Amino acid sequence: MTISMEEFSNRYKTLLDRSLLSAISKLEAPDVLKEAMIYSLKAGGKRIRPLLLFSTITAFEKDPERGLAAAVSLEMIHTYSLVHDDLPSMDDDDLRRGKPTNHMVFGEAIAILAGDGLLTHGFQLIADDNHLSDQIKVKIISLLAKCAGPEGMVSGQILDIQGENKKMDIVELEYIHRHKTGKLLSFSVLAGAIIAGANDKQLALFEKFSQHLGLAFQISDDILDIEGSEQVIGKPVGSDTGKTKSTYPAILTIQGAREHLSYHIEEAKNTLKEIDLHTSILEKMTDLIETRDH
Ligand code: GRG
Repeated sequence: MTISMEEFSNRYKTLLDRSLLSAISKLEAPDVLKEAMIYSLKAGGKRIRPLLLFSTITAFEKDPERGLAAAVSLEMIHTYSLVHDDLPSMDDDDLRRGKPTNHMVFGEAIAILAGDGLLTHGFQLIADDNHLSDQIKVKIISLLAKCAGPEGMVSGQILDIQGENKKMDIVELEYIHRHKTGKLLSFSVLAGAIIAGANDKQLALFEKFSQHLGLAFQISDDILDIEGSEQVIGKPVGSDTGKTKSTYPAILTIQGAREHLSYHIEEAKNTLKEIDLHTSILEKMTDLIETRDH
């Protein structure tokens, strides 16, 4: 029996949301910290990373629930990155997903600590999971630290901040996005593959797939930013800082960015064909990244 993409995503989003809330409510920690963590976890994220993780396990015809702890951890770490990204010392944003950002509601100190809590607890959840072998847990924890830490997302964030108001070429921009957005998206796919027992050849192909998907995701984000705000030069940083960031449309034009997006979507789908597993849900997710409107 095949399951539709909609059914799949509803089923696993519900499971994930329940598990996220239960993980936080079990913590022995001050109420305000738990409230701040829950506020951003419940603020309406698309859950694309956990869904990629679950879909990759499905490609091996294994039970996606084996990846639940890793998926919860991943969403916590993604959420921490957004809470910190919005801080006055970073992008200084008042709103995210149409709601006041964490520091606007709880103040800067609590927002920093809520982010720290989400990051740290994310790792503990995988370590404490008793559905996975110790060997797999160590592999995933190490990969997650590499993808989220100084060799991954943190590097991308630093270069992104240093690049504000500077003219960049496509190579520099791509390097930033391969790290800032791409590494955690790659982790989503690779963690699913590792949990499902992928061999080295399959892992290499899933990595290639995820890299194309990550760039496609970022390009579509840049295109949506322009279509939503009519601004064409770069991406404005913060509510009223006067700073801008380089974007794909700013460097390639909107038409060039769309072509670049289609190229990465095609390459991602060709790689899925090469993987030759049950990848229909991953294929649909790839198509959704090209056509998404939020
Ligand atoms: C603070 C170390 C540190 C890193 C922050 C990912 C990131 C790094 C900042 C986010 C900046 C941003 C808006 C990037 C564009 C693409 C992107 C990652 C968007 C947010 O991810 P979605 O669309 O978010 O999956 P939702 O809201 O659906 O959870």
